Amino acid sequence: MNAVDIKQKVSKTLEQYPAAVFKNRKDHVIVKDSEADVQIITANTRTVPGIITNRGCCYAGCKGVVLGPLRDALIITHGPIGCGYYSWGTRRHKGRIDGDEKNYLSYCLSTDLQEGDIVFGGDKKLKQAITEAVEIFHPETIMICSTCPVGLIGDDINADAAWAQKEFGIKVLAFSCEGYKGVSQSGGHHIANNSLIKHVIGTGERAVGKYSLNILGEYNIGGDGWEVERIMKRIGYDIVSVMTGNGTVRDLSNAHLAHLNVVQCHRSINYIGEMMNTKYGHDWIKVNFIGVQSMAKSLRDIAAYFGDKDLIDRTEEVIAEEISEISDAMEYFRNICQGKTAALFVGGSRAHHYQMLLKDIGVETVLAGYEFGHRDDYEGREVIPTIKADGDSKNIESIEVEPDSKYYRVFLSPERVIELKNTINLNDYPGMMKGMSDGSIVIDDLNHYETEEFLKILKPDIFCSGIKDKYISHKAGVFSKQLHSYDYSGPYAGFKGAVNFARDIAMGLTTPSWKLITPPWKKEPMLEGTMAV
Ligand code: CFM
Ligand code: HCA
Repeated sequence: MNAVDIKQKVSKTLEQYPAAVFKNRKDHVIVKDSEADVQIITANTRTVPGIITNRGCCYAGCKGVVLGPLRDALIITHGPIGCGYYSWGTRRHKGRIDGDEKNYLSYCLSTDLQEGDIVFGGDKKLKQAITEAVEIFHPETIMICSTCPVGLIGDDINADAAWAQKEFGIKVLAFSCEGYKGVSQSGGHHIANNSLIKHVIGTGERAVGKYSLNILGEYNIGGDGWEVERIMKRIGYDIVSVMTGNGTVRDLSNAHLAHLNVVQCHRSINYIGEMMNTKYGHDWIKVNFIGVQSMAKSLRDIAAYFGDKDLIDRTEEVIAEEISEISDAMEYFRNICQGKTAALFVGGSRAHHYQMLLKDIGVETVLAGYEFGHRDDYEGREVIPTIKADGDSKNIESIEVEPDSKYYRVFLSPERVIELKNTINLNDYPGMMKGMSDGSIVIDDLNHYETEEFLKILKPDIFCSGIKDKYISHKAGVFSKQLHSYDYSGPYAGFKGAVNFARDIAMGLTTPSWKLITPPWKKEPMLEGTMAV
């Protein structure tokens, strides 16, 4: 189908909405057209009430995504029990202890607010919960995450945290991440990250190696972070902290001592890169550890940043060894998957990252979107150098950026040239849309109705998404692969991870099960009723 046909079909699908919904949704859907001057997508806005979205809430982003993977922090959910219960162990961020360290990942602590607490206030219960938690677990750090009702009744969790910190002599941090705040889980990432940079990063001191770095935005889903670390350690990097997969408050406290930040998930953490740059002067570079070619490129970019010949040679050696180990398997699975198509709908960065890995096995992405990406995640971001206003700034004649150089050369006048650190090459970001083919659909905050319709239009062989929408794809007879949880598989990152992914996709494509099932509604009526006379 060509781009014009797809555009028409997309319009027809959206025209089924009531006028106000149509007006809203049309700006969230784009059919990629490289001839168009600009393609702007609307993102990071409220979901239309009544639409079944796949998004999560602010609490999910704060407690579930960013803080959840920290093994040595005991998290207390201050709210009704459902919030804690439904976020208990569902994200598959794996953790493993080192020696006799503490690991609270498998616990779910909640104040279990009841009606009486909503009326009379929940502070008393929270203080009691903290006291019990300290008596039972003796943690060094407690994090309190509040959910919707707490914000509405106005419990002062910051005061409770300050009380507990004094009372028990441990670190107690309060996160007002009530679910209703903002438009998606993205607001929760900010709340968590802001507090970590304010209260945790910068408080430790440890000696760091020659090539030290923090990996930001890697959450160790299905063990991804372990696979990345294995390769980085082979090359010789000292990984000071991972934010936050299999992470600890202790490691994070030393993050400011590392030489470089590498950013895997752009959406959830780019601003930590920026804030650490402002506060400590660290550079950050965008990487993608998903896909064989992207992994190799990311390793090369990191080595080039340090610029040391030994490190660059060692990197090439490791890449060559790792690729030679997986090439037969990748070839085998590529032969099975070649020529198939995929639709990807995930949170905020995987719909971009996984396109590279799918390309490695010959699969083209025909639809991709984010639940809560911001415009720069789609459209990319070019960092324009700003030169602080001083007398000289008016006299700038030109700015030259040498490809792959770490510096700008700024010509203030033919005689005066200054060099500035080149943040363009370091942390500009191409965004998802640029790499996609014409006619592919780019969609923000995809909902159930649109999923059903677009599956019919594009007929992809694979639908990669999450638990909330995978059943739509099952019902449509399309193989689904969860890209949030990996359906209990993984790791998918790095070189060996790429083989796991290729194997799982090949298995899904070749299983006969999709053709064996006839859904009951195709054979018999699903609703029974009696006509009123
Ligand atoms: Fe980043 Fe993530 Fe994602 Fe995300 Fe998430 Fe996740 Fe995701 Mo689920 S941090 S944006 S908030 S890569 S939990 S590990 S899989 S939606 S695409
Ligand atoms: C979240 C977490 C989630 C949900 C996954 C899914 C995750 O958004 O709160 O919808 O399948 O990765 O666990 O994104």
